[in-house]
Amino acid sequence: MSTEPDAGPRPTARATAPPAPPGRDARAAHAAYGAALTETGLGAHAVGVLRTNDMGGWTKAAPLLYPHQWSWDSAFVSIGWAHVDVRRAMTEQQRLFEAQWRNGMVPQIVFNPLAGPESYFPDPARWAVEVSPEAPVGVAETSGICQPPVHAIAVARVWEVALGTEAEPEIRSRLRLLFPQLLAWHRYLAENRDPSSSGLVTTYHPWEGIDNSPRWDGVLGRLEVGEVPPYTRRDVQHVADAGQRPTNAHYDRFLWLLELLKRYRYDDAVIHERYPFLVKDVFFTSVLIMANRALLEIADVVGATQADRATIRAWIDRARAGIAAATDAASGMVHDVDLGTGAPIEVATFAGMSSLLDAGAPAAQRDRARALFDSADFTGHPDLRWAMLPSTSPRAECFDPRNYWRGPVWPIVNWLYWKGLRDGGDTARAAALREAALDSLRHVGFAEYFDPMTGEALGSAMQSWTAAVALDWLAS
Ligand code: 9WN
Repeated sequence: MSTEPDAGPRPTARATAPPAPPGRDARAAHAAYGAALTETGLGAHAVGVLRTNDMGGWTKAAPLLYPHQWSWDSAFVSIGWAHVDVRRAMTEQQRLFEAQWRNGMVPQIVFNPLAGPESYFPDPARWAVEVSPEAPVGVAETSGICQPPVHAIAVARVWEVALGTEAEPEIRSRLRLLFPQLLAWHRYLAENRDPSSSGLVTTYHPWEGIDNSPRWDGVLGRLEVGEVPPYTRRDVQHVADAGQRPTNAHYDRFLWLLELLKRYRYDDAVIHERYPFLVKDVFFTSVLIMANRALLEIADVVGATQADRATIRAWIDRARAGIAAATDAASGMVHDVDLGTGAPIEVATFAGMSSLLDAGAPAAQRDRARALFDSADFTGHPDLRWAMLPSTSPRAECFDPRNYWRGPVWPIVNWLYWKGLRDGGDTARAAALREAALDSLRHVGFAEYFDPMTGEALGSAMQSWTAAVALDWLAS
């Protein structure tokens, strides 16, 4: 695919690579990785996971469950690669951005041309993004939605690692190439995904990051599901227990939304007018604030114009105002807004503390978010195995400790909060979170997510982004 500078030396050492990827017997595989971890050490094992999933210039999100390049996974993966090979880390992002849409959108999935249509569902044929004039032509096939913009955050981290090394000049020139693409991506989010300039990004689909979060239950519950062409779920063939994945009812809704997006030719204006799943997403928006702060750092490195910097600063200010407006005065929690009803979505998930992702948010707002973060609703819950942020509050009625985004801990989410705390000067809290996270990873391994109470590994084993954040925590 790429004609950009190469990924650097191909990995040769396999000594630290974990056993073959798990199939159905994921529980045994998780246990095997746990044992391997103890023997080889966390860092060596994490590198082994990245190398196992490395496709030469891009990285599979997981060996079997996710055999393609996922957008925000790949950003975290670059952060991991940065500690192994900074050139390879940049290549990961440059490859992803080759599939950027003409309107600036970075697609959720860039499909692996070598994986057959049966490797993952929905496949390119189901997305049929060629109905959109904005879809890229002549490069890899993609899906038609996007995911949280972790990319500039990742690239800024790659730069930080490259600084003062012999790779610095090369990384700087590659950043010059990537900067306009990052800017176009953020512009897409600030404009196409926020036509009313509310400061908050509109999400179109649960697959835009936090798939079956209870945050979406109300909107999904109201959907009238029309005719969905028959399909076979592939995901449940790769996890030990389907109870760790979204339900079939959720899948029907996800697929119906896909049909509508396709019908509207993935046109943001039409979608904002007619489509039934429109949510102002406070987590997505707060990641964008963090990413715009990182983009300002990159702007310095590449000598961007004052006009570009002013645009980025204006996006940050607008998003900050949007988050402030979405903060509940009584609880201090930040709530998504369901555009279908205009009502806030008052579910207690990690998204409620999104102000912590913005190191420059007003102090009073961060103080309230910090109090929630520490409370028994979240990291202070007495039954947690580690003081880490679960995806949904253990005290919420909808909490399910083993089901995907409805309770389990996701290490990458904790990485984002760790960074937000650290950048905001909350060093003690950040250090405690890092310690807890590293300890959890030593016990759990590089699972996709885990049970917050028992620490049982769940979902896919050998999940690339989990290994990547382990490497960054070890290096930090
Ligand atoms: C759909 C790859 C992705 C993550 C998402 C996570 C999960 C996919 C799925 O896996 O979603 O995108 O099939 O469940 O929810 O955040 O990017 O790791």
